[in-house]
Amino acid sequence: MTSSNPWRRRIAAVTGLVLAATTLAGAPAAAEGPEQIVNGTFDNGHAPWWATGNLTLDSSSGQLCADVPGGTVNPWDAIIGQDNIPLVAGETYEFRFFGTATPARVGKALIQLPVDPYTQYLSATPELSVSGNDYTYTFTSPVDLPNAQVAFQIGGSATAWRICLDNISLQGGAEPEEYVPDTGPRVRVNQVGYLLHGPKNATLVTDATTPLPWQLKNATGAVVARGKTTPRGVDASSGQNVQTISLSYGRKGTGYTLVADGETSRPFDIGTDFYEQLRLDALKFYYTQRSGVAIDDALRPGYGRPAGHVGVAPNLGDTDVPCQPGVCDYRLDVAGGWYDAGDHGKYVVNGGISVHQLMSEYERSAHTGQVRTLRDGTLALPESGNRVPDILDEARFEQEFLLKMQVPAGQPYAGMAHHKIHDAAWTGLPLLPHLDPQPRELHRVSTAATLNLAATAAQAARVFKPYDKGFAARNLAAARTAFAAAKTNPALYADPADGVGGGAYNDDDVSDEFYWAAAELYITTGEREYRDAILASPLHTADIWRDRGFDWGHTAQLGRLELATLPNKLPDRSRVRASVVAGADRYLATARAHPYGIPYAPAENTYDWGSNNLVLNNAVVLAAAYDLTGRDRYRDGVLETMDYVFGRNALNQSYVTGYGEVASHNQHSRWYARQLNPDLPNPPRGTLSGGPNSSIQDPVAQQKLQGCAPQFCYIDDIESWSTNELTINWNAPLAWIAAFVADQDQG
Ligand code: 9MR
Repeated sequence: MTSSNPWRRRIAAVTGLVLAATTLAGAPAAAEGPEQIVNGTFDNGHAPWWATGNLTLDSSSGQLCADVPGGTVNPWDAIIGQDNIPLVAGETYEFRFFGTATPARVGKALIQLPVDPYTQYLSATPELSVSGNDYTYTFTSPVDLPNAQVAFQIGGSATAWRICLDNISLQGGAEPEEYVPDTGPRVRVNQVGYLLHGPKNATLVTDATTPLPWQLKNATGAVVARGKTTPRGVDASSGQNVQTISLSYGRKGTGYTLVADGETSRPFDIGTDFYEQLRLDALKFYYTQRSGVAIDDALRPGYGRPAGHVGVAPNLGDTDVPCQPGVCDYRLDVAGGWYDAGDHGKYVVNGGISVHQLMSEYERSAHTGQVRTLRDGTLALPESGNRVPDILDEARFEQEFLLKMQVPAGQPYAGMAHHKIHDAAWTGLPLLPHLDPQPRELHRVSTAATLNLAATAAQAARVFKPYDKGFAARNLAAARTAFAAAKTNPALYADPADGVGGGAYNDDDVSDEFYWAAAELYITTGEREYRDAILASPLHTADIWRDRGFDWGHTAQLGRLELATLPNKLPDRSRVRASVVAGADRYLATARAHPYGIPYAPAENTYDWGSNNLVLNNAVVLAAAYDLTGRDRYRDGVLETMDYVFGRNALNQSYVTGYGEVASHNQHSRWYARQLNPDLPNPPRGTLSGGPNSSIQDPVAQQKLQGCAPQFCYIDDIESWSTNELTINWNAPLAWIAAFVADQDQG
């Protein structure tokens, strides 16, 4: 926040004079030059600043504040820091910040080597006061270092206190180096592998505009196939001139490479079984997202942790949560469910589509005779062995939470669902769930959340019926009540400004949620009320196949897909089925025109937040068309989509942790935060990154990716929350598609 307080400025001037005398001996006068600190003003959050686990960073006031606990011994027992600050040997830097302490304290401000022996290039001991001062120091760097650390060491106090920092700046040195991603060899392939009888396409980045020879080599380096590339011109999504390669080769093996234009691709396999593992990994992801239960290290080695948000200090817990002031005067037990993403929030609209896609994966498997692949015991869950398919055990864990979010009978808005529950203020990284000290609050009810509950509860009612009649009945009752409550309150929209401490997930068009909920209720009950709601909805016949795909805020597609693929007695069912095939034809045309083979080419050439999930959801439409028609071209479109996800893309990397030679592994998360703390794990194998996002809303992306072509608007950095987060709703289509592809066996 920029200070407009003249009093504060005056103090600053005086303090500056005093401190000039304390700067390092022999340092030249204050340096001019480029700014090396990312986001020192805290006008919009505090990424990429991090803190030790005993601090919760709070930038909601426009300054960076933290309550420092008492009872620590060393200065380094509590730290606020920023990494990756480039220093140039011989350059002089000016380091400034504004700071307060309540009560007053002496802190330590360091610019240092980030690893042992933590050599300090600047060490200052600012005397922080309650009213606050500006501090200025200069120093000359003795080293060239790409990754120095700014660290405020504030531990060592017997009693608790509060620190606030603002306008942190390190000026001088060289212009920060332009970020250029390491994209490796220019031949882009699916780094995991191609199915034996599926399509095998690759993309070559080249200046050449005429066909070039290519060679396929096996693991021993012998050429086993050859051909000519197809020039494709300049690809808008990457800005690259590209050519495509289509292999027709049918021998299983590992360690193949593709050679063209003097470049050798990363290695890949040709085979049958690599999606079987992804089918499981993409679903296993959900167990370690669970809130309210301890994660058993025996089930997920390296990922065990205490239960989060169960009311054990410093957590205030989700077992007895009040509403935001003025919203309600009751409290609810909303413990359980999955954490949404890298934050500790739980949101009904996003939980809704996620649990729906898991149940839909189950229903598809049941209808195609593949349900054994998701049977009891497949996902190493605490519930394994209970004779319920593990995928349903996992779905139930979330569905139980969604039911808890419904307003109880007798209260205002009874039957509606609260939109979300999350921290009162944003927290910093890393922060394990059980260490989150923020108060938790229920936010207002919304029509969208209520209809998500109606849809998923109606689906749960039919899916769980063979396994637990009581749970099925409870869901059906909740679904009916929710749908009726939404009809009574059809336009209670979440506030777009309600984004402090958690995402807003706002949506001011809920006609699509009405359509989806009516579809689920009709498929489950066959009742006239719901059929009439479907037939009366303009969305029932509208062209809903947007180029941008569907997601938590666009759910008409879920309703249409369900009505097309699940048994029901809708009078115009054949038209509904044909409309899904027509949508798939459109996505197929997009994929065929795309030199990276994806069914995603949004208008204006801008990629949305979480583009990978939109790409995959368009592939879900292709997969549904395959199930409806049996035509290979739709299945091939799905397989080509997975080529992109696994490395046939402009960045030459897989977006799924643990899959492919180079893969995302630093997704934004408060507990899989190995990039910030080596004692913590990376995200588990099978975690999808959100992927390229043209709007680059976070400071790391803004610093490094300005002007990016869509496919380049991505960085595998834990603080790039707008390009590299993990979420429950993005892993859901990954899991769905992984199961679909695994069912194709050899392609
Ligand atoms: O996935 C959400 C995306 O569609 C929205 O554009 C964005 C801004 O509202 O929010 C995304 O969701 C984030 C949520 O708000 C908080 N948890 C993490 C989610 C993924 O980044």
